[in-house]
Amino acid sequence: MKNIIFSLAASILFLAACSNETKKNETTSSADSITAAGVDTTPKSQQESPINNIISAYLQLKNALTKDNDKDAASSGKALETAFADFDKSSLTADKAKLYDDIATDAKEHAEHIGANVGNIKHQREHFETLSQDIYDLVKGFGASQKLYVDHCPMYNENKGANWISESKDISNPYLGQAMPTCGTVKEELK
Ligand SMILES: [Cu+2]
Repeated sequence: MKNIIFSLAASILFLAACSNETKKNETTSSADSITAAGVDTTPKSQQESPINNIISAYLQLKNALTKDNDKDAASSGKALETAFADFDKSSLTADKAKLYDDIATDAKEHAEHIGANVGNIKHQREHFETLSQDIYDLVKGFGASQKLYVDHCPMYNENKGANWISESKDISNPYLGQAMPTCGTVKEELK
């Protein structure tokens, strides 16, 4: 019985720590959006796809994870959260706007957790896995202005495997990082 109470207390503590992280993140978000806005240097004329800013923040995040860099992953996660928040839906049809909202609601939360988890790259990667599925759905729904690849790592999460989206045909694994940088295969090309 003592054990049960102890583990209950431990998980409450853990949850409390997690929500503190979130609040801390919210209070600093106005400063972060300046950085995030500065990150995108694509000229307006090249922004053919409405989701370009989202894609480029996601790819930055992916590249930080390939280098095992939790700090850069967190700042890219915050930039991604901002890109989702700043997305302009005004020119979308009702169907597309709903599709966007469905995906963005989930993806923003993953981006926020990645931003709040410096020092815990394992947890950042857990959120990155589901986030990658959201990005896939977005690219399917809205298209991208560059060629993208869906890559698959068979070993992640005790061989359950996981996918990610990449701008390069060469494999650079964001789940296993520098431990196994070239593990994985290209599954699909997105245009
Ligand atoms: Cu989390």
